[in-house]
Amino acid sequence: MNAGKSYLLNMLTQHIEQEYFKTADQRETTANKKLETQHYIYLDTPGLDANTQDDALAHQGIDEADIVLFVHQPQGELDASELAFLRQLKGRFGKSAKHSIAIVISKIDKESAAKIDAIDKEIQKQCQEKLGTVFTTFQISNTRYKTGISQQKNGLVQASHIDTLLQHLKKITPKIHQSRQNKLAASIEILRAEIDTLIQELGNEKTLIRENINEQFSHFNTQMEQLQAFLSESTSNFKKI
Ligand SMILES: Nc1nc2c(ncn2[C@@H]2O[C@H](COP(=O)(O)OP(=O)(O)OP(=O)(O)O)[C@@H](O)[C@H]2O)c(=O)[nH]1
Ligand SMILES: [Mg+2]
Repeated sequence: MNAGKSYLLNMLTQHIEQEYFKTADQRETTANKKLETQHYIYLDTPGLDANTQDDALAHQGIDEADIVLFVHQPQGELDASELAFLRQLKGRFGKSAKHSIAIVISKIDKESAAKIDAIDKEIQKQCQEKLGTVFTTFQISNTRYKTGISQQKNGLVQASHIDTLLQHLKKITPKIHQSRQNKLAASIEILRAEIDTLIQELGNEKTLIRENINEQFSHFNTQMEQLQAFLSESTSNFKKI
């Protein structure tokens, strides 16, 4: 939330003076919003952890996405909920997770380069240790890019690293076809695991019901056994007569 996602999409789509994706210094995006350009469809989502509806919309966006730019503002390293979200993302992209997900550290103009580098390293360490994957990270500044473009200050544009991110998108675009297949395979795996769990749960329930029935009928069964014993004894007595 408030990490600079909408601002970033404006910069990536060259909406420098007039924004297309609305930005604000508070929770702003509450619906998924798309922009189709020549090569890409950009999709802005609400931020995480504001409420369940926003989270659901973000997940819906991820279902549609070939590439995810996960924007983190550098108040520190990844928190527990961001890590949990990245873990889910990784599962959904399967074998292509490493190429399809990038972590964007935003607002680097607000901190010293040394602090940003330290956060970047820490994030990579967290991803390696907790998720078993190191995602590509980008340190960006939307505001530097905006000022750099509108005032033609090339140094600022370079220091924003937005062009580096655009180059990265171009580089991974040819891998999208493969990534879609891997994503599909991953979702089939997830479904299969869910079905296995359901089957297991049904089996457990069946055993429980069977045990319950046996317990409830145990008195009746004993009575029946006694009746059967009595009958066979009576029959043998009868034969003797
Ligand atoms: N200093 C600085 N501020 C930024 C940068 N990017 C965004 N902001 C500011 O951060 C605030 C949030 O930006 P948004 O782009 O609306 O953030 P968001 O992630 O889309 O927020 P939600 O839609 O609410 O989840 C705005 O006030 C932006 O002006 C940046 O690179 N540097
Ligand atoms: Mg937004």
